[in-house]
Amino acid sequence: MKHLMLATTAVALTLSSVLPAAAEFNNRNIRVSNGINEDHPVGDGIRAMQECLDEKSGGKLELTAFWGGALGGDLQATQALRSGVQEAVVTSSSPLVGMIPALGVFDLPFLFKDASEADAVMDGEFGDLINEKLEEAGLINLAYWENGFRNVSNSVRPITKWEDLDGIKMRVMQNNIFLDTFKNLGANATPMSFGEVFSALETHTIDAQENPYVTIDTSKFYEVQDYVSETNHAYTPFLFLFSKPIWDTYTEDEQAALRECAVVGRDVERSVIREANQESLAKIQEEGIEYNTLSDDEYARMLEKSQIIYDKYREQIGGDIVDAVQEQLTEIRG
Ligand code: TK8
Repeated sequence: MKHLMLATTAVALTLSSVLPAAAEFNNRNIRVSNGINEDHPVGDGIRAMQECLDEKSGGKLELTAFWGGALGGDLQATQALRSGVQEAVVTSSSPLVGMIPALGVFDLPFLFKDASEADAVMDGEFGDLINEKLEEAGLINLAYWENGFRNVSNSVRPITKWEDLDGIKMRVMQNNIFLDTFKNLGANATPMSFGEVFSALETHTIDAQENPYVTIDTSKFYEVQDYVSETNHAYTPFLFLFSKPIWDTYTEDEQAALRECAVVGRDVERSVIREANQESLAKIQEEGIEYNTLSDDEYARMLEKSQIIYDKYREQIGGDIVDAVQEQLTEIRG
């Protein structure tokens, strides 16, 4: 009997040192709020993320996505995360600059030349640095998803040079850097939350807005706009934010699965949106939008005219942050 007990204990000890502890997953309903609509590539990303979570958690971690601002605007949803009453939001960085000034770095006009530069910066050390600032504000950024390069649409005239923006009533996202960038280019800029844009365009409270083609398509802005001009003036990322107060109550396994699956979703979303970009441009033209690009000279003029924004906002964003992104870009550009 004694021998048997010893043998059993020995087997148990061996087993416990060999087998990993059972993964710890609880049933979690994760509400994810979105300003954009479900047919935006973020929808594909969320479905891919859910498949990954199903596999890792045996169906216990469940995302419930809300679309078209159904849970409130980006700012409101983000506040709900910080106070621990909502789990997650996919939001542009720009409306959050008032809470986390460092995010203003992504609003600096003409900062990135192409998506591969943006990916390298976000997915590298610089992205981590910004993630630390977010965490200090009560927000866990699971990954940088793509919103895309932003272009101007309006109902007045094609923008072929910055002077064409003169007097145009333009909606910008809620931060001073965007506001000043467009005021400096002559527009009559006004900050507004995303959810108000369609009806403000429809009623001509504003003439113009700026967003990637995929958003102009999926949020149906083409119905209330006549021109789209390829300005590529900013690449503002989507952040997949999680509430830190709620995060802190999750097990390590749950946290790890969420981080890994947000990256799986990111990769799907980025590849879908990069294909959809040209399709959306073609579609909005078919719907009657007149499209133009900027000449290289004009692009250079706009960039030059916008340098003042870099000087004016360096302090607010943080000199170390602006230097860090510029150093990384110099490195990438070789
Ligand atoms: C969606 C927004 C939007 C953004 C904007 O919630 O506000 O213009 O580009 O896509 O985050």
